[in-house]
Amino acid sequence: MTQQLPLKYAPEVQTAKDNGTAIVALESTIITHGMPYPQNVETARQVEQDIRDAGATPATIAVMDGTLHIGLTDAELDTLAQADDVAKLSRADMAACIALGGTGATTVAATMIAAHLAGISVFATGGIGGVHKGAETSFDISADLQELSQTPVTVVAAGAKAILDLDKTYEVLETLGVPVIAYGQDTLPAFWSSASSLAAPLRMDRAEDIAAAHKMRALMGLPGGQMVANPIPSDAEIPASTLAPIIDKALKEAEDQGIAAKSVTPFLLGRIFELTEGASLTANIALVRNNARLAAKIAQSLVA
Ligand code: PSU
Repeated sequence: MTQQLPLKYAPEVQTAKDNGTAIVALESTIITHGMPYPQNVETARQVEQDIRDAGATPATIAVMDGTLHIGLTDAELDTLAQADDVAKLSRADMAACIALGGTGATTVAATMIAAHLAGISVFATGGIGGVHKGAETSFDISADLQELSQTPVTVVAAGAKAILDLDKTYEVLETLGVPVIAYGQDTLPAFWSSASSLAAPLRMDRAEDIAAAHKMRALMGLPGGQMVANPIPSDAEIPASTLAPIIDKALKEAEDQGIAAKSVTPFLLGRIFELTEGASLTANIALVRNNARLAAKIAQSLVA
């Protein structure tokens, strides 16, 4: 008997697929490891609604009890948001989790893989993973970067997270041949802040142009996706100068406590939340919603 991939579409995603209408994938690690409860589930629901309001269908992706879900019900979202033993899945461990009947949240890399399997070309998140500070000794580089170079999904993020070494992150993306497109400005955004000192390799001002570039890569047979760096709205940003000492403090604590590998990003996000008294979370929510709205426009252009 041939084995089938246990993949389940939520009803609204199945309908959108049948009708050929726009779908935007969403990840679940931001829910389980990126934000505290209950703001995590409230944000997940709000972001899904933002996508619907913008005329597309949201598909939040996660592995639950060995099934790859493309779209979650409200009850499933809630279960995931409250669970504290959920794996953080990337390319390396996603298949094992499904095969063994496990439950796991998908990172950017794993969500791209799942979206592609489901025929979804656009995905919105907060910030991609990248080259961690001190990577020259730790070798800690997120699998998200490699994934962008091999899986044809356009990822809308507010840049790489500012806890990372941004210069090295964008150097690696360039080496891997990943198009990095700043939306509507000449510099790359820095997650909680709208601008950085880094010039954007590409700039586009219209969702249609981002969709056209996505289609052109497919026509040329180029593997990999696109990274769209969408600046956080200016009324929601935290100045980089305010955050810099806080990020440094959190990084020092991570080092002192021997936090490593998959735990680094969740630890840093958690500490920055505490040290900014919640301001980092408010900004994070605003930027994800902004990314979801742009992703919905790109997805609509792709099916037009
Ligand atoms: N965006 C957010 N918060 C997050 C993430 C993205 O606003 O927590 C998650 C994504 O799932 C991304 C992961 O893939 O952080 C990066 O983890 P790492 O640095 O361990 O690769």
